[in-house]
Amino acid sequence: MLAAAMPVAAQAQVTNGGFESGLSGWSVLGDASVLAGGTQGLSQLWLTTASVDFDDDFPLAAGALNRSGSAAAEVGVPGGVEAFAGLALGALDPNPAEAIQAFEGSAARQSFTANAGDVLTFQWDFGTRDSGADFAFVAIDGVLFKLASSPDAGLPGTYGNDFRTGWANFTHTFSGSGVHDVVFGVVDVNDYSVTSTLAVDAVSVSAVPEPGALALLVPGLMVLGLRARRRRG
Ligand SMILES: [Ca+2]
Ligand SMILES: [Ca+2]
Repeated sequence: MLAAAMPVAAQAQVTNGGFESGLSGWSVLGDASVLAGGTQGLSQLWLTTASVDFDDDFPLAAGALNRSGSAAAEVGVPGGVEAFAGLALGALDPNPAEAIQAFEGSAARQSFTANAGDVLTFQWDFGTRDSGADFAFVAIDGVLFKLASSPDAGLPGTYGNDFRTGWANFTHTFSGSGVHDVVFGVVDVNDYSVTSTLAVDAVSVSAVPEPGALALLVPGLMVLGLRARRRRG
């Protein structure tokens, strides 16, 4: 019964959280790719609001900032970005009462098992050419967290952006055990034009020992302590 006596760390697996294996382990919608850079290893996730066939960034050519060849997906329609992100239709509209709506965007999703108390962390960097209200988000188990919007980006941009926020850290503690869904996304607001981007890297979950494992661990440590004392004596 050795296995039962050992403290067992909670299983909390995120696959390819550093995007060093391309998009392996991730489901994507719209323009999702992996580009050089990031905060961990050599590459990062790169989501954009760029179409392929339209002049989103005129006078740049149509699709100039699209990195994957797949156009950004519609927001606010059945089967669009909100459905992909596990959000209610309209959830990505910043202010529907004043007709301030999200138009199109891209997202990447992964589901994994984690326990209550486990901590999700990742790094993100929002970039934009837009001075409007485009924004980046993470949706965790159907709950929307806005990361940044265009006015937050004040550093010189990369990969065709005018501005970026710079890398920031996000943490979230899971309140329940089981399968969790994490979805990163970026959307155009007010129109389809002027591309914004979300870079993500270093997605991981830090497991905490389950209470049951701690209960097993404490008597084990007491036994070890007794043995050490006897040896010393
Ligand atoms: Ca990486
Ligand atoms: Ca667009």
